[in-house]
Amino acid sequence: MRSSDRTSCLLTAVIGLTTSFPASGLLIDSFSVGPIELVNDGSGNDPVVQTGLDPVEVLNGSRELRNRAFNGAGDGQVLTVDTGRSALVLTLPGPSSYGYFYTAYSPKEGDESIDLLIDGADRFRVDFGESSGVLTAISLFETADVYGRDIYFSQTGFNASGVQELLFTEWPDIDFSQVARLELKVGRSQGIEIVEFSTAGPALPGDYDNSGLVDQADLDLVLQNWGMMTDGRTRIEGWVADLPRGLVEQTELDRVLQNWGDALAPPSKVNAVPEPGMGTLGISVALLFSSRFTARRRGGRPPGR
Ligand SMILES: [Ca+2]
Repeated sequence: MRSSDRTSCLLTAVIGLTTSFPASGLLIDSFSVGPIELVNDGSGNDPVVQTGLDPVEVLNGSRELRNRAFNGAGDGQVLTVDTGRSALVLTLPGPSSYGYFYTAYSPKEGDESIDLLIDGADRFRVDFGESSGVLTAISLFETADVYGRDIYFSQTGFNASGVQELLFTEWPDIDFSQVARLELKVGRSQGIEIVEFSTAGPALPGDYDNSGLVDQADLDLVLQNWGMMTDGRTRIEGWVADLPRGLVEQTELDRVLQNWGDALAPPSKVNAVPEPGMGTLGISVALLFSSRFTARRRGGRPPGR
């Protein structure tokens, strides 16, 4: 093979690599740093701001928390960032009370806004673990002193569990490159656990369980739900992302088989990772390329996930 052919082959490979590793978004909070426990004494707690946290785990190293309750009740309601479990947890004293809280994120000191389009993100992603029975919204502020616009995961009867997503297109008037404040709000909750809050890029075609990898689990979902009708929003058991419209049939099977082994890169931690030099980048691409081929051959998960 001539050297120019080799170069062109490599370029094609690199382009192919780029398109099959879609953007993976930005980690907003892993709830793994800044342990805190806010006990509501019934008067409605003031917001508490934590600063100087590890910016790898919390957007811009700072979060604000407020533990509230309906009608001034809430005595004994506890909001905890449990770093041992890497979770934000609300517990209530009894079945008759309903808890409300938010956690908020602000621009870096000296900046006026947050760029949420970083790393090609087009949606929010919240991992609710095994929680259920809450009203959960994300609120975006165009300026810090004007009340935010809430979008709910669902208006009523939302049973939040597992990974749930809200597309940025739900807020058609917001400029996602300039957000002044961002809140994750929970209302009418009788106890909840939130494991991770991030942005994310478009789902991988065929990654129906939203695991970040197209593999046997996705094939199983297609086969187990073969012939079922969906309206594009209905949640068939276990299907989280990219649920197709219509019948589950050959088209869905093809998307799994044609994209078999494709994987998302892990969530970006852009605050802490310096831009690699060209030399480092070349080596990384070569390593990724070889590990991708290994993973494809074995039908397994590429290293680093
Ligand atoms: Ca999958």
